[in-house]
Amino acid sequence: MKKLLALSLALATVAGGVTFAGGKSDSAPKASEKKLITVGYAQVGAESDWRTANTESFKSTFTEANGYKLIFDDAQQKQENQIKAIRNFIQQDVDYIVVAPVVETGWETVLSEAKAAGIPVILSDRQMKLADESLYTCWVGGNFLKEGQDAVLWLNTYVEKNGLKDKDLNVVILQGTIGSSAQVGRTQGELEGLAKNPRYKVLAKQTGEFTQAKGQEVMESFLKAYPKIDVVFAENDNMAFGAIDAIKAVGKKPGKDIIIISFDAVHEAFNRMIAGEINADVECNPLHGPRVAEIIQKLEAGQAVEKIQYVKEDVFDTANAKEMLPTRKY
Ligand code: GZL
Repeated sequence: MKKLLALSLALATVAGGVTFAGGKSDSAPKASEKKLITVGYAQVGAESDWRTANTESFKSTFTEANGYKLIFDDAQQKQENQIKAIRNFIQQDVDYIVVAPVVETGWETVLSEAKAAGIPVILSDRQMKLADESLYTCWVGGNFLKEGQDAVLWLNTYVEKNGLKDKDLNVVILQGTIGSSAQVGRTQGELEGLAKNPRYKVLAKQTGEFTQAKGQEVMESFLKAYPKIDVVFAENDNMAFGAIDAIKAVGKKPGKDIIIISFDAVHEAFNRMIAGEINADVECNPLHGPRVAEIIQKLEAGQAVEKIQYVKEDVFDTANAKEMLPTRKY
């Protein structure tokens, strides 16, 4: 209702010859009096270094000094908690709802409620699978399929450079949260790429829930089940850190006896690449706060925004980690 009132007021003022909401006017409110834009952010949880950086990016962007009131919710990796948070945001009649959906499906009902309330929904980080694409305004995040493909392309080059072309390589995959778009895309990219080379034998894949503890536990089980593992794909850095601990515990050298390819490229992962424990890391930039703020400012100004907005991502490895570390922002 609030939005309808604001809209008719805006139209009335424009009709009255005075521009409103972003136009030039001598009666424009002073910055201090300007109404804050309320943003409800339904965050996945606090499961990884990447998530911590992502949360910090939102909290440092959506400040009162920048003209926002941020209502932040940590769902502890549970979809039901995110759905509750979205309903709470609707109750509070926020101006925008931002969601980093823990998994891709099961969102139609609550997003329809947001649409009925006239509250735009912006997706950040992970994606949703929706029959009705009008239920969200736009999405910004990493290209997870390409990340998985780039990880295998790096392995192909490594194999070529290190004379391993004629060797069978046994591969295991520590997957992210099953059903999250980050896991779905990375796993698809990895499996499609590995299938192109008969020398790559995928022994097993299992979720480590994007956490270090679970990643270590699953890697311990892989090491018990398979006497020869040559390559680990860890679908985030925290699971890679857990895998490193498990590999060291059986007296093997991570990065040497077992190649480790990880995702996210957080600060600590650069330290591990410099130490030679992680061989390569596919970047997934978490700094979405400023990107979402830019989208909101465009929407406030009545401008159209791109539906799908991929962020730029690179691949790092032991050869460039030391030189790149000082440039890293998370
Ligand atoms: C990727 C993000 C994933 C990270 C993990 O955009 O959703 O979730 O790769 C995080 O570290 O837990």
